[in-house]
Amino acid sequence: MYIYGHKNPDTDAIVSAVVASRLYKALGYECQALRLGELNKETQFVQEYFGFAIPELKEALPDGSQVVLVDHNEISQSLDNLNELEIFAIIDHHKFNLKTSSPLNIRAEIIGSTASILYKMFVENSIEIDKQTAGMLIAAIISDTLYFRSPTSTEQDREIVEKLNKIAGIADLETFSLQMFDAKSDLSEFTPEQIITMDYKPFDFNGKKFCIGVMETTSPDFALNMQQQLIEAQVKIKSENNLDGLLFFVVDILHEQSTAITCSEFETQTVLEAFEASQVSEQILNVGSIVSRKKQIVPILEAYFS
Ligand SMILES: [Mn+2]
Repeated sequence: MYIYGHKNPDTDAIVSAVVASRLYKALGYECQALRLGELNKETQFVQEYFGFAIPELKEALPDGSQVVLVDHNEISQSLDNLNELEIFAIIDHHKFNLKTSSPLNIRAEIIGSTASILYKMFVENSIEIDKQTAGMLIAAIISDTLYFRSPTSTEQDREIVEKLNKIAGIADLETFSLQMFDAKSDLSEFTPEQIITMDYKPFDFNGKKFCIGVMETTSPDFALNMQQQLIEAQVKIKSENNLDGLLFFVVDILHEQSTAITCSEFETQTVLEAFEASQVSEQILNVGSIVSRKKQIVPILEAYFS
């Protein structure tokens, strides 16, 4: 079995693939964690901090291979031949948009991270969680919930982190979370196009082909200072991929507010109307206290375009 998180992997996608492979191995399965893209800076920090082996990059599997999907369920975020693969299980906390040709195991919950679900699966199966695994799960929960700032965060996520830290023994979780977010915010070595597509997912809004990039950062000024390059990169990506719309949000983690940098009049109007945003300048829009693509940005756009 090959275990995959989504394309443009974040910390939850990478950690959940690794930890799910530990879970399934403990349950007697032969399996391997793989990945569909490069580690972001935050995940690199987490990987070095805990010293786990990075899953191998393998962007294609032969038809008929058996896979487990963690932290995603849509083909657009997965292997290109997903419809020709045998999905053994999906463990996820996103909305579902899925049609399969055979039965499968699905574990989905309304919870802050896939890592939180994996914690429960270890407990339910009476499998011991080692110190490294506990730390990795904590990092993934902190990442997805923005250390409990995101509206996707639940009371369960807090309780799980508390229980896991009895094993992991991270002295100061607040400081650890800031180290993670600062690592993620260091984008100095990336091109504007890489910054737009680093945390980037495709969506269909009433037949309109959209992509939404999100930059969660403790230094929003970094993006605002290069707004012209970020706009040009968006225009290029939008046209190369024949998108109807491309949106890019800079999420200020510490102040819990977001700014959209829009690439054309269409996106500007969309953000102004859908989010009742206020215009800072022609292509810089303040969308207020929105931080979650999953729970805020996407549902708002779905409602708007419907
Ligand atoms: Mn996740």
